[in-house]
Amino acid sequence: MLAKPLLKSAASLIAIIAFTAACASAPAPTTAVTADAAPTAAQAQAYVEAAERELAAFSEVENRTAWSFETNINYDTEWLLQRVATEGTEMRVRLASGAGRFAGVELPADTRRKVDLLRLSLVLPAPQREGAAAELAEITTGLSSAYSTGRIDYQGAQVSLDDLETWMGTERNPARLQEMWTKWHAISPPMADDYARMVEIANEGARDLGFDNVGQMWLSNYDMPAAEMEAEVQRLWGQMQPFYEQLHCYARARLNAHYGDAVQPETGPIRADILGNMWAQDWQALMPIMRPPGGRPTYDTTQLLTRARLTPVTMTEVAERFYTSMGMAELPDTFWERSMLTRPRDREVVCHASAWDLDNREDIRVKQCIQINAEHFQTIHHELGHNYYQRAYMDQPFLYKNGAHDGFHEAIGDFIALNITPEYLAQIGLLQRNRIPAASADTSLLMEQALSKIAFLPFALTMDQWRWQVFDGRTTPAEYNADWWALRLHNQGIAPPAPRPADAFDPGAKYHIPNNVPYLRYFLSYVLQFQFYEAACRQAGWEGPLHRCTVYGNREVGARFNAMLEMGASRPWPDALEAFTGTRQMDGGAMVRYFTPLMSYLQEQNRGQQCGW
Ligand code: X8Z
Ligand code: ZN
Repeated sequence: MLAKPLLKSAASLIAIIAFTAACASAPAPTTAVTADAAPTAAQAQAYVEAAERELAAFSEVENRTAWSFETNINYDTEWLLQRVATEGTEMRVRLASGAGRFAGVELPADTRRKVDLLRLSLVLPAPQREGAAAELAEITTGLSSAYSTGRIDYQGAQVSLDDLETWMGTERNPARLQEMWTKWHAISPPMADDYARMVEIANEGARDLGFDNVGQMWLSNYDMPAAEMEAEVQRLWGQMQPFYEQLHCYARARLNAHYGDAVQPETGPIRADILGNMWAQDWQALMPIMRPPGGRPTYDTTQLLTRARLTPVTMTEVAERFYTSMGMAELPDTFWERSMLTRPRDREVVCHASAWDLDNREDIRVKQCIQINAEHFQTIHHELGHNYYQRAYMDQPFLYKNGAHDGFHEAIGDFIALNITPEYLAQIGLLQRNRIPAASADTSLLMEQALSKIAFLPFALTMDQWRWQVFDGRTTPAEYNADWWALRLHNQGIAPPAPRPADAFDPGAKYHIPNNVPYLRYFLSYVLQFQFYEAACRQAGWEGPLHRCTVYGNREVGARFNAMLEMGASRPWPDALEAFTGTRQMDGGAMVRYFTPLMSYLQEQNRGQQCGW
């Protein structure tokens, strides 16, 4: 989640945190501008420099406070976080509001960019009136704690989300799936009122900064007007939607065959709790049910990892080796000393994985409750992608220590993970060479990827479409849950296992909602990672089917990739994209080409079916 606009480091919460006054350095940069005279470019330049100093000085306090909280949730760390979050929000609001004064001033491109970045540096702004930032911080830290300390009573034990997530991947008893799903979704109703109040405060803050609402502010972070960006997202979804419909149709038929009409009817939406994932956002765990009939079995990554007796640490080392094989430096010793790679048993933590850069230089870390399975193998590659990006842009000025946009930050590690092919697994000794699946298994290999990558897109879209509606007032608190399911149905074609209770607040049962991490970044990342991958394989001269390509060990590709990462946020994102891929547009074409052989297969399988819902 790392890649918050301008919050170069930590996790979600930090998004709303800011920096404390503890930063001894620069006085408030507002002193650089007088109230009456039209500001000059020189003043803008001075303002930006002072702001960068102030932000840089305080960010370490912010990051270490958030790290302390997320790796040890208790009364005191929550208190400290609230304090720092309040001060940080106040600081950023002050800096953003001061930056607004340069709106009409002609500025050199670099100063203009930094002024604009300053205006967008908050995920949740607060109004400047006394007490608003503190109230916001109290709500957001409370929501975060509530989510991360949530437990359900299941089979006679108190169970946390990380265990539930794993079990939902393998459990096939529909009653038990429904129980796990329903109980987890009962943790969020107490969040609903606070969430509604938070929306009110943050919207007021956004309006003070000249935005219509928070959603519009989020959409303004992509080097183009918000409305254009929203249209861009629709265009990208339009490219992939036909693929999703075919996958949905196939998955529904297979689930119907497996469970029977009483659990999964042949037509209409798919039941949300039987897709192998708490939020139905990734269906890869259903591979045993989805394997093409008569198709060759491939291999089970979880089994390979377990058989090799990997531990959380050695699994992280395997991921690190991918990056170093491409010429990137080893992780620093402090990464290994200070990261949290397993769930501690003696305290509450935020288990949702994240990557951190605590001092904006070398103190990079991962926080993940690693379990030895395929999903966590993917996730540790994902998290290290954040860390390698942070390290690559370390020498940029403070405001540029960020991704080209937040989707870039999310795409780095996923791009690397696309290179985990059978050939690669054999190369590193996890898969025996004679077990490398033949070309006849390509449909299965692609199916597995599609269940992860294509199934995800309409979920990601739903997450932020819901929030855009909430922030712009189309969805009122009374409509929170109904509108959530309307979008889930419309985009994903899924439905809850049973009618939802009147007080349900189902969006709150997904990490990024109570933690206020914008989710469009993941949608964009899933498109971008295929563009990176196709470009990398082209650079490597790969001629076989795209999904069999791995650039493991390729230092030239690594150097070109790192050159894009080093740019950080210093240029508009199309420049960064062009530097590595040669194109300036986000485009679903690479993803379409990757999956084309599977699409023909799905269309054939779905022939005669009434697809859609
Ligand atoms: O939140 C994450 C990462 C941290 S940035 C683990 N992801 C999204 C999610 O879990 O919902 C990665 C995939 C989508
Ligand atoms: Zn991430």
